[in-house]
Amino acid sequence: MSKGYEVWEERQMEKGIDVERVKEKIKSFKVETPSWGYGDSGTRFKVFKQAGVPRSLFEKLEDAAQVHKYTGICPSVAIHIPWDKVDDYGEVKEFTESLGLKIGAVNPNLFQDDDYKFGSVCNANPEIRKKAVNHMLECVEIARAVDSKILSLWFADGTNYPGQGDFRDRKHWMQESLAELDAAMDDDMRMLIEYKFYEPGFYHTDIADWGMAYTFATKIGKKAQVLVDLGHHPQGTNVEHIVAFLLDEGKLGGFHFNNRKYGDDDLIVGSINPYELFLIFNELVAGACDPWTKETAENVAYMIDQSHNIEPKVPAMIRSVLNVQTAYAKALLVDRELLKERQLNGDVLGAEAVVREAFEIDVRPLLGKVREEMGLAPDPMKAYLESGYEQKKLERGIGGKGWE
Ligand code: PSV
Ligand code: MN
Ligand code: MN
Repeated sequence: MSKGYEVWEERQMEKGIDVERVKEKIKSFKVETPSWGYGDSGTRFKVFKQAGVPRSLFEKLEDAAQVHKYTGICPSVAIHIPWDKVDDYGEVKEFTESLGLKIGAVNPNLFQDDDYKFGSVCNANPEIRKKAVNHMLECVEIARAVDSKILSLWFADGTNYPGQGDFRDRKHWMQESLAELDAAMDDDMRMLIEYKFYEPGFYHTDIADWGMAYTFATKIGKKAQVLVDLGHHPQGTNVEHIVAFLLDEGKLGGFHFNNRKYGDDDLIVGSINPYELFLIFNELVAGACDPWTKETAENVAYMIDQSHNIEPKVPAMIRSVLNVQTAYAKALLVDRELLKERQLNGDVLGAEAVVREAFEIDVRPLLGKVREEMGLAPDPMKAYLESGYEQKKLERGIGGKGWE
């Protein structure tokens, strides 16, 4: 490994890449995993129960700790309430810290209560809107108790048929609810507003795209930003362009990484379209190099949001994390000066080559070396699979905690 790395390093240095700086960046890069990615999930056709799935939030955290142990870059875990509801969040905080982790984003769940059949914060019934707002306020309290600074908001609100709801009334209700939440949040907390163009509403969704999320976030002010979930766009959308645009406006707050072939498929990150993932990181790295966008870029919350329906969950999470890290490492190898020069000279093919060639670099020797320097095994997946945890986990039996 180390001989392979030396050759690799020499080649990059010849090109003028500051390899030490790249290694430092990779070491400080973190990605959050979701508690729900460790539990049972499925499609609308079937939830396949897996043996060994966590029976409680505490066991989900134990699984998340394994992902962190072998990758070294996943020190925080997002929670979803009420999926992860407990009586004592102080205990959760303590337990999380004892595992060397932290609770990350708190996600209110505004889509699985019967009352939300016709919407939550956009429901025509003011009592249901109030209930939804109260649930978000409860999540602010939970965030305080676990020392989290992020509320991650996704609303399933939408309609199935023309005429079912009044778009503008619903827009006002959304705005009012977000304003109530904003007033209850501490100054150092952020709300990340996620958009999705359809599902479960098949005619309209109240926050359908980044422009609507951006509009709400702008009206709310400094505590609100936009969250980009890679599975929430129509086919063909240029997601990296959206990323660059939001970054430049100081409104890019976070990501839900996953991959898709068709709809909101929630597959392993980078499994279908690794080039798109790389191009997104190319914009993020470029943004971090620019003094205008540096601060926003450095505070972007990188989170995974996927569901593992047929694959073993911990290895699937490790695979996603490694794919994210690989895309980031490749983006750090783009020769930005040369790219700028070629862009300014109208060198279309030359500019495209700078970007593509970074994607084509094999970064495995680099990542192996970084892991060695971090005291980790060079191949985290292999190390995890050999650790015996997958077998030990089976003692939990079948019928763990899932979606409901
Ligand atoms: C909705 O599709 C979503 O992306 C939201 O982020 C939810 O919180 C999450 O999925 C639930 O899996
Ligand atoms: Mn999401
Ligand atoms: Mn989704």
